[in-house]
Amino acid sequence: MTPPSQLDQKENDVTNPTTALDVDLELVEHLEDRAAHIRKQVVRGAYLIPGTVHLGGPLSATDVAVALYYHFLGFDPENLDDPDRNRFILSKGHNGVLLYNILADLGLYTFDEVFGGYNKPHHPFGMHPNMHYIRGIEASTGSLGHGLSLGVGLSLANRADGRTSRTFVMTGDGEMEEGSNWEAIMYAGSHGLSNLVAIVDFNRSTGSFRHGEHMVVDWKPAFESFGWDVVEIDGNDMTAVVRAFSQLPPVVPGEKGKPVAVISNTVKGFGVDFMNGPKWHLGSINDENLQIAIESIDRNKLARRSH
Ligand SMILES: Cc1ncc(C[n+]2csc(CCOP(=O)(O)OP(=O)(O)O)c2C)c(N)n1
Ligand SMILES: [Mg+2]
Repeated sequence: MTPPSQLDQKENDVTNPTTALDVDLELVEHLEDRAAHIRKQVVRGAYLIPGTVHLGGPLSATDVAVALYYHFLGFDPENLDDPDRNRFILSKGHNGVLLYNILADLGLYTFDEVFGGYNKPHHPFGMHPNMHYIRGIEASTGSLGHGLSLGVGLSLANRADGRTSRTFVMTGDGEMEEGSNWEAIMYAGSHGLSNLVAIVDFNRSTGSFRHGEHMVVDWKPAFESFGWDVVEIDGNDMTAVVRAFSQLPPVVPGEKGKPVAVISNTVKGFGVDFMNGPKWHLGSINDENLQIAIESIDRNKLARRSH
């Protein structure tokens, strides 16, 4: 598989992901396997937890998060304080179980540690990730609308220090209703933060609209008007995800450029057919639907792969 550093050097147009770049199929299949595993762990965790847990959002965002953690971040559990590391901020912090399962799979702690006392008082793994309690979490999130501003600060600092690392921030589409995001977007474009990548998990499901209705915003011209480059992808298609991140232009030390927005079109609850749509924003898993969910995840992985 091609290491991320080499991929980063390719000179491609990030805004036009259909051009040229051949993706590494071995890498794509490896990431698809990890994504299916993580989706299953999210569902298994929900089975163990008494009460409800966020499911739809973690499942829509799994492919992008997996591509980053298992490849593009160059994430190293042995070197979490490396000042040159790339960082990921899950701004839609209510999807913390997605991060917990990825970090557990990468060896930072065990599945049982996460779900043994999940969301109970004094347990480190709460509904929202806390950077002070959990190794590997870059920012405490959960109150929507703060991740992009944190990402702006990190990106500014990295540029001032001459580093070439990137900050990736994932928001929800509902989260984009928070005005603070648009202040951060305006600032990042105006200050040429080429080391900042925003990913909008556009699963067309928010807290404040009925199913099928969502904010009237055309993401591409909206971000472009603030000086960003924009790429729109099917965020549940690992080939498209890999192609988009592979085409990010290199970060040149100290130089300004355009920040990049990845509009990730996804399906809420992706992978588990009966969870598709807004109904499973929060849910619980019982004996009956656990097995149906696991089989659905396997079936969907194979269906996507045969495309
Ligand atoms: C500042 C703030 N307001 C409200 C909430 C409550 N809340 C939690 S999730 C959610 C909906 C988020 O929708 P979206 O960002 O699209 O997330 P996803 O669909 O990916 O789960 C809301 C309003 C919150 N966490 N923070
Ligand atoms: Mg949403």
